[in-house]
Amino acid sequence: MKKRKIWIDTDLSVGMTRHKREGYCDVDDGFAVLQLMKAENIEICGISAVFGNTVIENAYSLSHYMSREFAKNKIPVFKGAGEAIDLNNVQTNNAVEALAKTLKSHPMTIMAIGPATNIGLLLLKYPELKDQINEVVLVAGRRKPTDYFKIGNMGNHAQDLNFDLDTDAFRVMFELGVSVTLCPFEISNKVWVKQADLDQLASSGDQGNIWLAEASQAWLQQWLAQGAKGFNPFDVLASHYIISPEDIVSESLNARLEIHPDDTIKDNDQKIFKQYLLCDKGQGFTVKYCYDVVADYHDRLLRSFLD
Ligand SMILES: [Ca+2]
Repeated sequence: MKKRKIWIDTDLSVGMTRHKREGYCDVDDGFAVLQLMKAENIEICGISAVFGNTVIENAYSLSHYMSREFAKNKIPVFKGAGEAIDLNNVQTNNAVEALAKTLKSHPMTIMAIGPATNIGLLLLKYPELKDQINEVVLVAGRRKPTDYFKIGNMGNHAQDLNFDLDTDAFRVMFELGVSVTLCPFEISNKVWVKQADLDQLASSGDQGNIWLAEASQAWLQQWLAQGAKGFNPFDVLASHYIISPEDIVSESLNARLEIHPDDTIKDNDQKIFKQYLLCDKGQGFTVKYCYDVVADYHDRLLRSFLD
């Protein structure tokens, strides 16, 4: 079987406590990275870390940890951006240079499951490499500014975090005509990981599954405390799309950036605005928009970890 070459850009934060407020960080990057490591039709050419769910140092050390423990240290790991692109001062980093070098030798698909900063920097510095990128698969976007995601029954509207943290990075990809696939909350909130699923992973005898199940416990408890029935593993929709696109339902839409009142602020009197990544049939940059999963998706997801 010819393996597809994939580059992973991630803000891994599995098991970390939040750096700005109380609580635990998202575990979904861990699911996405492990799923690709287990996939037989994929060759992971490199992992680059980016800030996002956590600080860059944590994402970088977790990327090393996963490569060492679950991929025999065979996947090279690189430290990327610690903050959003500054258009007045575009800086390269180890991850951008490694990604550029690898793209020069062969085309790749990029799974960018944090802010798209490293990809944006790459395209600003090496725009000629855009043709070596088969596709960038990202977790962001929505159809309307009034669409929103919230956890359980108590939470505020959530950020469209990867997009919100670096909106310029998305613009660069669109304006250069890079092939973009989006796996937004519209698809991931149709998928639930519950205690029984973590129990199954924990008892599978596989070291990666055991680690992931254990490291996801506090995150699951955090969602249950907010009235949810489990947690949505956002980023795993991107990795699943890469290994088994037939399990994912998508359509072609046009994406654009628009400014609207910030819906993540409660009782916003409309003086605070933010950018939205909107996808519909109107004007914009053509993207593949993933919005649903096949009927037996949950089984297929578990099998990708257990088989
Ligand atoms: Ca992520």
